[in-house]
Amino acid sequence: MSSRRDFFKYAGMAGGAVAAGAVSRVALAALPEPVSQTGAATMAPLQPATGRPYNPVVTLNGWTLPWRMNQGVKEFHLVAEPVVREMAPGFKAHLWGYNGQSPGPTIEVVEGDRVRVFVTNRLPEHTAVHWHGQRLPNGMDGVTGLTQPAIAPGKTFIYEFVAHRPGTFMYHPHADEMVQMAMGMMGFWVTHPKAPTPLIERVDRDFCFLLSSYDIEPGSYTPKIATMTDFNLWTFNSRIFPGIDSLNVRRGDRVRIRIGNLSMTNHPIHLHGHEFSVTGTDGGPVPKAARWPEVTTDVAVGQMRQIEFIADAEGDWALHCHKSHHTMNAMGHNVSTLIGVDHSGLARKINNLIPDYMVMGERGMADMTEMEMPIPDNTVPMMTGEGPFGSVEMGGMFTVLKVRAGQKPGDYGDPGWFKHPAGAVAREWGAALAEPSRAASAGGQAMPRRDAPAAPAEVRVRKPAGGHGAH
Ligand SMILES: [Cu+2]
Repeated sequence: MSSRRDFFKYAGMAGGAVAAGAVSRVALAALPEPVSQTGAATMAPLQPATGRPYNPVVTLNGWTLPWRMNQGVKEFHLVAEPVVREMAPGFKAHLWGYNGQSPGPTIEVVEGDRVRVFVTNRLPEHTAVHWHGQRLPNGMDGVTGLTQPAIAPGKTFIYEFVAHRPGTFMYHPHADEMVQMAMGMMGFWVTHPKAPTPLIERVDRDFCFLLSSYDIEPGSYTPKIATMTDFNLWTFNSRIFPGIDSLNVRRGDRVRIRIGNLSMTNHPIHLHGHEFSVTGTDGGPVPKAARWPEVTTDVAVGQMRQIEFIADAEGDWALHCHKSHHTMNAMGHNVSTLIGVDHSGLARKINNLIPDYMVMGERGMADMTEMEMPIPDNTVPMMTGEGPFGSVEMGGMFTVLKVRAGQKPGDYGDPGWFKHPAGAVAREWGAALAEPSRAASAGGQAMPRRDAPAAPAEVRVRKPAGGHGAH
């Protein structure tokens, strides 16, 4: 950091409070000192100490950027730079981001605020920042070559505009976009309403995260930036399950979750146990007559979706992308399907040639969560996460909404696993099974077969013998 002057004090990121009262006139002529973050913990909401009041958001495994008020203008300082992002415990990625992390910090402002963002480029190549979804003067739109010259390495640019429209937005580079977004350059932007409006309800909890994807080979650190579709890491805010924090709420809370997609494909985001409405998009609040109940909403590339629900059902409810490949971590895509194939003799033969060779998936891939398989350094297992009943067998875009009667207002701490009422957990059937009755007809009454049925083609399937663990 080039400027170490003491004009921009902040009282520790954990509290997130900004002591902006002590800013001198001389200091105001200078840049606000950049605030940086090294960890991937979810920071408590940053309560606004200056400027218009608002109800802050919680950025999943992220944080909100402090600001200073300078003669009525809200000033932020973003630093584009290489960062190390812990994607899950035991796995660090070398990315590009803002202010020490990828994604960058969330920027929160209030409708009508005049906002000035200083952007310092500490990348090895030029960049620019596009304020996705905002109404602003064309020259502030951040498209290199089209609306501004690129920000060269070492240079600082100023963006300034009024946040006209309340809503959910993003920021990302519009310079060497494929590389810079594949490297993790993106951030969230929330413009809060300045006055109550019927279309933007007050909520008790307001979470946000971005969807992004990376292709990092097991054992390496840097994403392959040319990958277009076959990514191996699918992330909420550049974190993968089990590294994604749970969303902890109080029973009865009105909960809002804002999701933006800066990956290369769409993500149907699915919530268990509740119905929600999409209350807003990048274009603004959805009129009430246009809302309908959902349990899954597709967030297409470059879109934002803002969902809301009353968290009235206690429990540990999965919240995840419904593309099952997106709830897997690295190594998931080049595995042969061997379900039902008896290859027990084959493994021994191959082992004679390749001692480390491992046969997998004779009964499905769940075995892999239990396998003591050696994996390269700096890699997380493909499907993992210990729950109260065993492995969750998930990875990637998966986390848990924890709804508890006893969660205090404003408490975002993890309440631990849900304690189920007696008799309310799926359990094994203990008695004998009746023989199944099988339908005798071949084609159904509407379209009966004209000819005699052919001899059925037989598929030989190895059925599991005995209990789990027999191999
Ligand atoms: Cu997905």
